[in-house]
Amino acid sequence: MSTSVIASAVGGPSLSQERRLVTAIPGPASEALLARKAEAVAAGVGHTVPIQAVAAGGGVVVDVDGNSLIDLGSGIAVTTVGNAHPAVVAAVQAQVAQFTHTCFMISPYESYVAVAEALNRLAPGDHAKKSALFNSGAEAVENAVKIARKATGRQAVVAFDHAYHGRTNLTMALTAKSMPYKSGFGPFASEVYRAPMSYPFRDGLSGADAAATAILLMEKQIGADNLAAVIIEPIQGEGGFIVPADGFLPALAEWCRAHGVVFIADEVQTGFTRTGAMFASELFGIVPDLITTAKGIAGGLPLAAVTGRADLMDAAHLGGLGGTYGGNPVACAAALAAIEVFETEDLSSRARALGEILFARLHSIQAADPRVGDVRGRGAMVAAEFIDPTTGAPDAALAGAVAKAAIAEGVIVLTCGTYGNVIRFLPPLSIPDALLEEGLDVVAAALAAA
Ligand code: PLZ
Repeated sequence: MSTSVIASAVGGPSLSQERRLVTAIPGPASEALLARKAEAVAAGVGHTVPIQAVAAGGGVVVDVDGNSLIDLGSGIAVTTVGNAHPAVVAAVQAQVAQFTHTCFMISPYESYVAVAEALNRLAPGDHAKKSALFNSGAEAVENAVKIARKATGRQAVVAFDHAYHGRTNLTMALTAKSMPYKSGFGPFASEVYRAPMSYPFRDGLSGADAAATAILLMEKQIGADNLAAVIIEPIQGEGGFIVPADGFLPALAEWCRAHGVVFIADEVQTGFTRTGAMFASELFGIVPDLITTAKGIAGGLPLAAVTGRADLMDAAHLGGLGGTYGGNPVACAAALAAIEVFETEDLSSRARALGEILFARLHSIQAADPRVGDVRGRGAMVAAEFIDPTTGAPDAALAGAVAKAAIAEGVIVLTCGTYGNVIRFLPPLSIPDALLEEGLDVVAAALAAA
């Protein structure tokens, strides 16, 4: 890779790019914080890596005990440009010194408009587009559904098996998995229906056949004339990095267009060069009516957006969309800096290069170990699904054990999947190649030992 990408994104004065363990994980100072967390923070808020983070950048997270962990999770696909990209840091520092907040609905400012312009330019399709900004992915999804309902005058929304769209009430309803996201938190929003997802490793269906099944369900169980929107992650994130079979997404999008149903691509996890394209929709040749974004958009600051067809975006009445903090000026300054980095440092190419390292290594592990049932993803969004080789049943215990062992050895990996049997790799694109390779060595050793 270009060393400038690494050098420019390391963050902090000199964050050494290495895996370094000087204590067990957690070390004593981290343990002290975790004890305070247990006393002070609601038990429902979990953590994957038992450390107290004090610095992060390039491809490492450093803890209070002096351990340096290789980061293959990016804080759940957020720090695509790195945790402390100097361009983001400088933009944030300049903006906080100017003003932290006016509320865009009260006194508008330029950076919000500039982010909207950038998103309208970058989102798939050359039709007229508009955007609105929010705080989180879930909030963007909620607003996309509001816009679709207002624009169509219809109420029903379809989401898919294995979908993840957030933790608010409507987005819990859209999310498929009960534990830990929904269990005990109902009742959920009404007029949400679930359709089968194309999952080539498990359903063995072509994209066309999987789409036909989903479309039949929508026609018979809901009726197109009641359906406001279909929402789908082009590559599912929390659900297990499920890449639909070729043709599935285009067939759904075409059916939606023919029936006046708003097709929403939830690109909260896949967006902003993560999959080797600015948006994953491009990989499948689809042009969504609306896309929701968040995570990678602002280099680690909380920001989210709905972007899409201007006629749909303008359907909501004046004052119908907004929020106190949506499009906060500090987050917008960070987003403008991050977007410039995506484009000028060609991070789509960088994601594809990291993907080559990930796929080469994971395919060779899979060739020697039948417990690795599937390796899938795009760009720097890649996962391995663990199974019982004799039955093909999901092996969540193995995925959990491998992830836990890797973390204990100083490599941050995350699990995912409806069955919890998937380990996902989402390195920051600022990670040096050698560090990614070392991280994969540690995961391979953890698997061999498990
Ligand atoms: N849509 C596709 O991936 C967030 C959430 C993890 P927020 N995914 C990580 C967790 O356990 O909370 C996500 C996503 C997709 C929507 C969201 C929601 O984004 O910014 O977390 O609200």
